[in-house]
Amino acid sequence: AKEPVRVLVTGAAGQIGYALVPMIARGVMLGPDQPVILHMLDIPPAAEALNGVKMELVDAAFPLLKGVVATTDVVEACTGVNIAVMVGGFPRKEGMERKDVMTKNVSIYKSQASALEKHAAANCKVVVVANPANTNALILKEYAPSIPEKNITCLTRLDHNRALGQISERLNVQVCDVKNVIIWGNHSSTQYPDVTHATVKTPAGEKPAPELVADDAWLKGEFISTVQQRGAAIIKARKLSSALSAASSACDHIRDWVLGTPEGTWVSMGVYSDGSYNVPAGLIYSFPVTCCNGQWTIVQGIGSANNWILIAMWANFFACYEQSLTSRPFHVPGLSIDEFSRKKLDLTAEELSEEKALAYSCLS
Ligand code: NAX
Repeated sequence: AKEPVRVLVTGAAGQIGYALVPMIARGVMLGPDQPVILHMLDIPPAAEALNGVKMELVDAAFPLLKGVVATTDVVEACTGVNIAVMVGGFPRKEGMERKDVMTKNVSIYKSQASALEKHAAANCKVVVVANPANTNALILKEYAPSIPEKNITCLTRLDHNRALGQISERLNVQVCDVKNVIIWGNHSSTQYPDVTHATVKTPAGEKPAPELVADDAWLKGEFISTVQQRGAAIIKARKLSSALSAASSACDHIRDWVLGTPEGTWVSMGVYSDGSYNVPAGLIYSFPVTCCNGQWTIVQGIGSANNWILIAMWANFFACYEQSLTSRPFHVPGLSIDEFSRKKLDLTAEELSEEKALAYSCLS
């Protein structure tokens, strides 16, 4: 039998937590044969509610669930965890300044980073869900320098799944037949949901989604704004923010990261930018990624002009080499970014740079 994996959920007494912990206990996140031990953290005012969630987990008698730690002590919560899903945070309340909310979250993520760094299992994988998700993840990275930066991510998979959902509804096809949309940038209304490279499985083979939709105005207008504003639409309808879809997407994020993405499919993850696609290095930015052996890799594209020259040189070299072996044409891998997309990639990067500056100003 497999050793249990310890999964931390912070903010576990909240509404995403309530939807998420049963999914983890049922094997939705790590697979139907992977036992888990749940670590649930919340703050003292929510301790009683947290204990209620623990009681329900016991009552549900999940076969895969080998233990539950429910605590308000951050050290106890973080000890030995292999996966950390950071849902707890300070929400923006009416009339609050952005800076005040940022200050609260910076201090939360600073202390939780230190606890993870000292007490989590080696190679612990972290996904930050709580908003501002990208910037909270960046703070966590700063204050947990011994956790590899490749292990710290934020959730944009919900936005990715929302984009898949919109295309599937528009074309009246199954959502599982749509793939390779991209969410670029911030998990905020400046995110860029990009369908340029998306495809749809049809009886006649895989077709480009833009060709099937055949409505450029919709793709560049309503589609983008619907995905960007979906969170607000859910709040309006439910009087509560997205919870089941957020929980499900957090499971998708970790599952694909740990178990790998299917061949030919990429997903969106907020990861530490290395400058790919000319996105400033040092931001947590959502990119298209593939995952294999527990590691994500940005779907490679073309970076700066220097990279172009390098790539051209290598391409030339490999083209000659490969053609001498197989006489097949050689394609430089990477996604093309048109002018419309470029502006949107830059706009959301600018917002993230501003958020980063604001977060740093809250540190001092
Ligand atoms: P809730 O307010 O229902 O739950 C948050 C929980 O976190 C509460 O139980 C609270 O006591 C706890 N908490 C607060 N400070 C804490 C701390 N220092 N340590 C541990 N726990 C703490 O919010 P919920 O609807 O569950 O949303 C949680 C977060 O997810 C929010 O920040 C929200 O903005 C964010 N979202 C992010 C999404 C994404 O795609 N990245 C989508 C959904 C969601 O809006």
